[in-house]
Amino acid sequence: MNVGEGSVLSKVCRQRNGAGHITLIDPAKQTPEVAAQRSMVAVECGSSMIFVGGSTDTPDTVVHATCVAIQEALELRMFAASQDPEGDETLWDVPVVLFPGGAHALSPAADAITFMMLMNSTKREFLVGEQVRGAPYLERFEVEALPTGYVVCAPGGRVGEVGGAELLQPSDTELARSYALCAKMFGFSLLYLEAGSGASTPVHTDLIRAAADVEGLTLLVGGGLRTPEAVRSAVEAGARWVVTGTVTEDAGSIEELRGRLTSLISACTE
Ligand code: 1GP
Repeated sequence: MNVGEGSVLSKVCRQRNGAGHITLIDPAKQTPEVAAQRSMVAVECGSSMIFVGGSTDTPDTVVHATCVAIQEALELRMFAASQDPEGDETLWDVPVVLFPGGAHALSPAADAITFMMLMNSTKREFLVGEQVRGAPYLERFEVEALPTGYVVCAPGGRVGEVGGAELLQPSDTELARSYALCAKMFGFSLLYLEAGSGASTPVHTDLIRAAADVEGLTLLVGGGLRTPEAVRSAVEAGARWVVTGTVTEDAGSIEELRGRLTSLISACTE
């Protein structure tokens, strides 16, 4: 929604009980209409942010169409709630945030962007190159940048391969803490530990715990989180936001999606 300057970051960093849930929508894997429909179900189930992105080669026209469709659906729901004496408009005040694979996947229809450094990449383009290309567009679009350290952990999946990441292994706890310290010293607000979309195992809880030991960062964890148990473990280890994508995209029906998300999202606050 059209939230004011700086307000998405304050929402992301706000203290809460347990963790918040973010639904990742990959525009390469669904039409804008389906993306909007799935996003509305996710918000009804308690998801409080929508990430748009994921794949590395999606053109910005597709990303933009998806952001517009989701924003329009949220506005309609918000209007309907405002007309209903028992409706809750605030439920639909959900930021749509770009989660880009590069400088091509941007849209002025988003409220904010995870402005990321892939900290354990061996490639300059993912450390600072894409960011330098994208920054002038973001300035023009007036999309709020959320300064984010992004660290890919084993198994890493496609983002680990494309991003040339030196994957963090479960025993690399000192290194995880060092990345967190480094992110804090760079002035990042967010640290995102990623196992890769569709990962066979999520980020190891020892790595989450080690990164969470550094105060002053808001910790996001995603990749391979498919069960309430896995979500609960990530939250107990220190995740403040849990990101899921595949569970939404491979649900066979809206009802199945609703069931899956309800149980995952309740595990965020148990
Ligand atoms: C990808 O971590 C996210 O960046 C989501 O992963 O698709 O496995 O839920 P999944």
